[in-house]
Amino acid sequence: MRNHGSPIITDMKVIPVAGYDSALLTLSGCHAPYFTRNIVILEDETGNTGIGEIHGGKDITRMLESYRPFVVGQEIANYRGCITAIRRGGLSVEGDTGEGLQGLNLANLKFVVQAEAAVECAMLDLFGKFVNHPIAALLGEGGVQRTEVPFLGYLFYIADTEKMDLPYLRETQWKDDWDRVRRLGTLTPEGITVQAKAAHDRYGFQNFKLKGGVLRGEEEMEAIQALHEAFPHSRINLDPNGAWALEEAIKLCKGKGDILTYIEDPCGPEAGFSSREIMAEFKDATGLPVATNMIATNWRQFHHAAALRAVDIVLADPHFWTLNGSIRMAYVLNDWGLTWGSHSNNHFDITLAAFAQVAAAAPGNIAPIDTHYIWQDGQELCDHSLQIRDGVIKLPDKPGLGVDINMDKVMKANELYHRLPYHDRDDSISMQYLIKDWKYDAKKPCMVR
Ligand code: GKR
Ligand code: MG
Repeated sequence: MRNHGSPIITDMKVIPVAGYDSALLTLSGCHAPYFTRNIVILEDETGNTGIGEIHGGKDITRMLESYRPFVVGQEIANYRGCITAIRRGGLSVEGDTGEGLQGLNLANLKFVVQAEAAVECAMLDLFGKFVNHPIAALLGEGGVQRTEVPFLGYLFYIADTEKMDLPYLRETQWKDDWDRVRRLGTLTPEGITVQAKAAHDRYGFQNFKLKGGVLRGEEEMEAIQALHEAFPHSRINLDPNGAWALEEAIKLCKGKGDILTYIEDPCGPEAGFSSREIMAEFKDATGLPVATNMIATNWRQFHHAAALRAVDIVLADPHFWTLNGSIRMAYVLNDWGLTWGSHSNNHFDITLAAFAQVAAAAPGNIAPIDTHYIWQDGQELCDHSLQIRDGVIKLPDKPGLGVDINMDKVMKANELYHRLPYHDRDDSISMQYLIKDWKYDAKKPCMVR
């Protein structure tokens, strides 16, 4: 007999997992053949399971492990109290200089990621099951704001893996053209357009984002032109992750509002000015709407970005902000006439469901959501994974997160993780197969050396 209001959490598992990736190119280098994540699985006394997923890496695993005493034994209705206890008593990794992601230094990701978001998600999954509502209904001031969440087609330049003696997937059977092109070396505007068409045919995307910071800015703008010609009615965004100098960015983008709906992090810090100041100057000079996941990754940074009017669209990734924090941002942005969206990194279907739930609770006219999932599609960890069709995910008619963990698949992904020689992301390793002794430079597209 329970003498309390909601079920007690009886178990918390932290399971590091790995999956396969394509040789995707970014300013940081080239994605490795594998990516890693951490999965949190909670069980309550009724036997229900709640799940959450967050970035990979040993430090994040250790942080999550340290949260167990603040979670096990707690009521699921006390999810906010658990998050507060974790923030006060949980492990945080040392060495944070506060630089954040304004230079896209991947070593700083672990400081920007709020690992407790995985616990929050798993607790909300359990709580949603208890009260029989989807997570979206439990978030923010107004709960569910939409039942169809728009996602964008996230396009990447891809390295030719034939040149690399690395275990990238090289499938020979394809369900459709997307399965073929997502492993294919792609460095041209034509190749990017083929990729967009294949993604459109499989998922119905209406909108696209091209990850830049790979080739010279002019070449990337040619790809944007080609995408616009192929999809004249789409919203198209380019994200060079701050690689361009202010003057160059203005030259590349001024007057391009007809082909580029908005631009994401065109510039970074420069000449003693922070990226917030530089992006404000970029916006003044071009009039183009600007999105970011680099210059506003916490409330203090956002305060300065907003005061300088440096940004129009904040991509408030729930893994950087927590689910409740991201929705708090969505309400602020909507009230201030700005736009909410979400950034992503490689992820499994648990994150896809979490992003869909959060975006369903975000008020106003949101930007189509980023997802890397199309690069991982086929590697599900859950049964009844959410599907992107016609460019949207329909909010599932189920309580909690809306997907069911499949432990066989999780344990296979965990075995893969333990077979890997490394567990932390380092995009320079694969990159050095393409350019000898390649080193990251925040101001140079990765193929320009
Ligand atoms: O996954 O390679 C990638 C992305 O470039 C990622 O690292 C960025 O954080 O997707 C991200 C972005 O939008 O800047
Ligand atoms: Mg970005």
